[in-house]
Amino acid sequence: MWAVTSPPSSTPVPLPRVGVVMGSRSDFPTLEGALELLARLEIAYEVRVLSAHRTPELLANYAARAERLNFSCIIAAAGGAAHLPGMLAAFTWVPVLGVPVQSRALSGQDSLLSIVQMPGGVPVATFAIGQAGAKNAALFAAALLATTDAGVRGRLQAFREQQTRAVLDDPYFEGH
Ligand code: RP5
Repeated sequence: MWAVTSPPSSTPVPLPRVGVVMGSRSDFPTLEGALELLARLEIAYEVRVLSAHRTPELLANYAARAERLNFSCIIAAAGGAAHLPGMLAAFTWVPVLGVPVQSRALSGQDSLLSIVQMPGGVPVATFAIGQAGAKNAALFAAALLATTDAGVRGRLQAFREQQTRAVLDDPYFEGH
């Protein structure tokens, strides 16, 4: 298990507000864009590799940690038999945002169905397969925080405006 806390800084490190977990180190490329967005929006997060199958006890401990640290949500990415988000949701009331990783065998359809088909009563918010889903999970985490944090709200709005401007400024945009 390894961990990174962001944003990197020489000043005291803020407590993480969002947990980001993945089933394997091999899932990291899927999550990079999400981590960049969290850093850009100045949302402190921590990253862990945590597996529902390979480290089940650590998973339960992590769910307790998320509650102790009062995380606003946990972004949980996994591929194949992707039980990580659902098992986390079973252990904690902290909202779990599930990201299906594109698996080698079935292109992530297996991951998607494993994560999205939760039994009624144990919700996992499920995002698209792969990097787009990971980015949207980060933006969704920001939106959750923005309901009570004006700073995050302002930065999220600025991000959205910049995204729109990038389209409008594209010389191939039909409005030109
Ligand atoms: C899942 O199995 C992980 O989330 C990963 O997507 C998949 C494959 O893991 P590795 O065999 O690459 O460690 O638990």
